[in-house]
Amino acid sequence: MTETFKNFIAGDWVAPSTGDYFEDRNPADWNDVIGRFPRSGPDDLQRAIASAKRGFAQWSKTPAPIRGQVLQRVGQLLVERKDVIARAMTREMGKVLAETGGDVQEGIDTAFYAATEGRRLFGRVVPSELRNKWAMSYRRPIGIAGLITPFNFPLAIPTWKMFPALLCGNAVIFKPAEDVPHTAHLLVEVLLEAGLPPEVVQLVHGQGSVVGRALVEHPDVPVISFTGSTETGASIGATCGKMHKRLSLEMGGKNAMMVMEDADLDLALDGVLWGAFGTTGQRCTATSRLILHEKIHDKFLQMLTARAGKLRLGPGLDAKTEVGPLIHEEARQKVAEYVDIAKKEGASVALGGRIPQGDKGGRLECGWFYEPTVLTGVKPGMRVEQEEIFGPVLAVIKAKDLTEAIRVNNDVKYGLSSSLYTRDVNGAFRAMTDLDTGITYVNAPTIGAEAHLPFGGVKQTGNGHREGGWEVYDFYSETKTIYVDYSGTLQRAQIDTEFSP
Ligand code: UN1
Repeated sequence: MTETFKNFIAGDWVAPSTGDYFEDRNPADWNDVIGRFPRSGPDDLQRAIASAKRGFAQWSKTPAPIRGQVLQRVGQLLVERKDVIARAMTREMGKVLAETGGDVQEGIDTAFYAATEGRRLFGRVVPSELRNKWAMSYRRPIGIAGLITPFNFPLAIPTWKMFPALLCGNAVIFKPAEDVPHTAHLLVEVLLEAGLPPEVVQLVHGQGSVVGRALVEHPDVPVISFTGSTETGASIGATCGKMHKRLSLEMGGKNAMMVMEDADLDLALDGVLWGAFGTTGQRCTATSRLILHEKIHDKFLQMLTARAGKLRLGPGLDAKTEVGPLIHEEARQKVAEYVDIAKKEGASVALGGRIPQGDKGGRLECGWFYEPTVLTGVKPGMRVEQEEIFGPVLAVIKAKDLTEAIRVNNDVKYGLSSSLYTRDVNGAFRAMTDLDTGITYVNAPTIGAEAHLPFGGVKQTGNGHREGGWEVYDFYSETKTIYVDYSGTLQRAQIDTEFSP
């Protein structure tokens, strides 16, 4: 019997008002149904918002160090459940167990960071220009934050948004991606067990075009955080702009690794295999372009195809697997279409470029698998060089020197992550300055951001906000400025100051 899951609204696990459900299936075996989840409607969201308002009234008045203690407990529970959640996540999302363990760990790190922030959440006290007067700022909670999250980091990305939002004293409404509702369910269970007042979190499952849209359009939700496609982000941005909402967007990437002639090629090889084919290329930070110095181009390509050809494809729960399936049929279709486009544009398929063959009745038969693919002869400006594919496809481009590599890196509409392999310290610093991305790695691949540093991109990847680290706390709180004049007289700023040069 397939288990039927519920929303968490107004302090209770409840069935959707629509009576409608969708199925959550294992991408490595589409016959494996994980459960049925609510396909909610606007009424469910309406109830969630009414309840979140009550949650906010209570939580925003709870001292921040106490809010931090709840998040401390959340982190501890995640530590205890790390393996159980990782297994459930691999079953519904597909990536290998080491990676889903890492995903949970990122949530743990985010929880413990948030817990300590409860005893900081710094404001400032600065001198006033007038005597007997204090001037200062502090952070206030904002209200209800609507969180719309993607499938590729089913736990980590929700925690990047939720934990800082909660620490700052907001209530949250969580709309997880339809592909990973079970991990979302497990996360909300942890929050409740940790002692979060129940009306402070609401979990509303369903479609982005219904629940996500209603959340973005609702006037009582002043804060929206979205991770997903640039197209959806643009339409959310238009609505939030009109409604004067605070919005954080994390969207596409077309991240490049640059390997110079003086690089440690073995190190770069390990890096590109992990950056391009880890998570089956389904990270916003995935290495989807490899820019090779012309002097090492042929040699490195040979090393790359030899190793990438040996990567073991399979279900993520299998300990021997290195690359899991794609998330669903459309994702695989999209990858296949881009490989066709690449061929038409004159690139060559040096490796992969197809659905695994000859596996009738085998372990790849019923999953959305696609072979790790290397495209060579890719020229700047080709569609596979410019557009996000979100799959195990690496486009290889030749460059004559670092200057050209930086230019090629920068000549895309996205700007999330970049990576340079070199032993030349001068070149490395030049690249750190000139690469137009929110994150740059030197001698490490484009993936692997740590939870306590700011994360985000420039150009069409983002809208200027950062997740992670200390900066995200600015996004989830409102700065209030306070002046206290204890002089007993009217002191006019700029006019009654004692000294005017
Ligand atoms: C994403 O790709 O959507 O830096 C997030 C990384 C991970 C997070 C990626 N820590 O690759």
